[in-house]
Amino acid sequence: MKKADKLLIRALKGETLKSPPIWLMRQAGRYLPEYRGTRAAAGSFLDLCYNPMLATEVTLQPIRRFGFDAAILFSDILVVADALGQKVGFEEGRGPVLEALKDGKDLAQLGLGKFHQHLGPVYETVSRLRADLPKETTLIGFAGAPWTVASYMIEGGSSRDFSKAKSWMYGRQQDFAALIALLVEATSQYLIQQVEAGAEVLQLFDSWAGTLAHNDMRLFSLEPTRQIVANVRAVHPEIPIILFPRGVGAGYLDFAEAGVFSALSLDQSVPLAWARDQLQPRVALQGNLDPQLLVAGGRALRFGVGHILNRLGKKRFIFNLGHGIVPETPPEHVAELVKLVREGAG
Ligand code: 1CP
Repeated sequence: MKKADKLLIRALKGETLKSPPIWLMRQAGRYLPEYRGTRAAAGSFLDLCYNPMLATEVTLQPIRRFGFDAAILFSDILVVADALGQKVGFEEGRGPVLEALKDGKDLAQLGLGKFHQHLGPVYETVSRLRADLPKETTLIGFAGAPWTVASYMIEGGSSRDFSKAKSWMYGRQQDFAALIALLVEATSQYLIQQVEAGAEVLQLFDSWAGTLAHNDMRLFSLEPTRQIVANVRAVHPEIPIILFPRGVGAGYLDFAEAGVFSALSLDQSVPLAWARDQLQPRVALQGNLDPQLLVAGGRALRFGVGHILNRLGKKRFIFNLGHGIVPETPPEHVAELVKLVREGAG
């Protein structure tokens, strides 16, 4: 099948479809027993990310089970920090742990010297996937957006209040600007290589954009992601790029007005009628079912799906969650969701 005929690409182009394409953020992961099996065989989580054979396998698992319209490369946003030379690990039950950047001296140790060599296995995973995926399935490559990745690099892991990252933003402006600039360059190059290896669509995750004041959001979420889009499109003018600026509320309008993103991924707090009237005329939308509805299942799930389909409909729309699948999700509920969306539960 030609790329232009794939359902996800047709939705991004604004065609009216019988039912929207569907894929789910974190569709590969711990809620699937087969993922837990492969993950145990791989060793650590990062070993899995850097093992092209096993990373390909876990990317394909949810496609085999549910027949989603898109597969997302199995990796993590923090491989970019790792490839820039910062020590990154993942601890069971705790999430990512990084050797936090303290100042400009730590930042100066990082660089692009071994970047592509380090990420070679990820590019190989992308090309294997392009060869192995069903013909109708779109392959999505991805990266974290600079603010979200910078927050992990400065905080040393997940954070509740982002106090260290914001102390750089407000008190070490030069170092912070240098870190963001480094991430813009690294992320642009990383995404260009993914396209060259076979990615057909890209998604940028700015999971923590919603923690920023509106003006900072424009400076450190909108601006860097806009620059990345410009850099990638300078090499691949046609590549569709979806942005997930999670939690920005009315700020979604700023991203829609920027006019450069192919689609915006909405978190579950975004009002559907507002999104339909204010955003969808300007940009394709993706989202935004509450991941906990997928845990609940049953009537609540059917109602939630119908609500979204009725409002965001069949044009310029990709069905997804408002954030990633949680490990407690019963796989049968995911199968039910795919059926509901394809049958048009609206
Ligand atoms: O134990 C395990 O197996 C690790 C769990 C896990 C998985 C399955 C992590 C750790 N990352 C991933 C894969 C992953 N991460 C994908 C793969 C493709 C898919 O969606 O199927 C993607 C796209 C990501 C992206 C990612 N990683 C984001 C952005 C999206 C989001 O969820 O907001 C973020 C913030 C991360 C960081 C991260 N990776 C893992 C954890 C536990 C975290 C921290 C999350 C936090 O701080 O709350």
